Amino acid sequence: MFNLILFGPPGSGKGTQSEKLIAKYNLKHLSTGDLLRSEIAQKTHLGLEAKKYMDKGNLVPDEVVIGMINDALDNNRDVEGFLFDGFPRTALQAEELDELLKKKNSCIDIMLALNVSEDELIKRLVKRGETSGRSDDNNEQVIRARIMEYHKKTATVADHYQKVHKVIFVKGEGSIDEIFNRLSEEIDRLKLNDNCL
Ligand code: B4P
Repeated sequence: MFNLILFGPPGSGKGTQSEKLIAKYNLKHLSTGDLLRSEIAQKTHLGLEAKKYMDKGNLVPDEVVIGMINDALDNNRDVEGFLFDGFPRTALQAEELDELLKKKNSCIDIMLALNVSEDELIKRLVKRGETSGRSDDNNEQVIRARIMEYHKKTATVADHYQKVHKVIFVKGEGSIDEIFNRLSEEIDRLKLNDNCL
């Protein structure tokens, strides 16, 4: 199994690059943002609760997203690996993910962290807000709240994996293909080793 976390602030290109990486490396894409938006679209109880947090630019409570990831891992037993996009987003989520993977004799092989300036993040999200229909994209104040939430609660997740030397920072500015090639180079270097030993 090869498990990858694609990490970075809101708007850093995680969703965009994930689509290309899962196709190239045959990984199962697990995006907590997409899972939550699907719950909202189906108007489930979980979705309606999550929406209250997402509309303000806040993180959804840990137990909700950890439960969703647990179910997704159980429902995808025969895959070659997972690409985690937007998860883990807090230190607790990272610890829980490590435990869930350990029970399956697996681990996170690598975290690829996209570096993008704050001006560029805001520019991209405001632009997406013009067409996405996402309620958390069409208000600059909410976008700024999401970036603040990232600095307050999420940036520390990189420290968790840095302690075990599993983080590689990648420049997340430039064309989509340039960034994809940078990410692919790092994965190709790594896939040769068993990183869970
Ligand atoms: P997400 O769905 O993860 O949304 P996001 O952080 O805004 O990142 P996203 O993946 O959408 O943006 P991307 O960088 O791909 O989360 C939404 C909300 O759900 C969170 O705020 C939170 O409330 C909740 N949530 C999700 N996971 C959670 C968790 N684990 N715990 C608690 N709460 C959770 O792309 C942005 C834009 O940039 C795109 O329009 C793209 O076209 C553009 N772009 C990409 N690459 C570009 C490039 N190279 N140049 C120019 N533009 C580019």
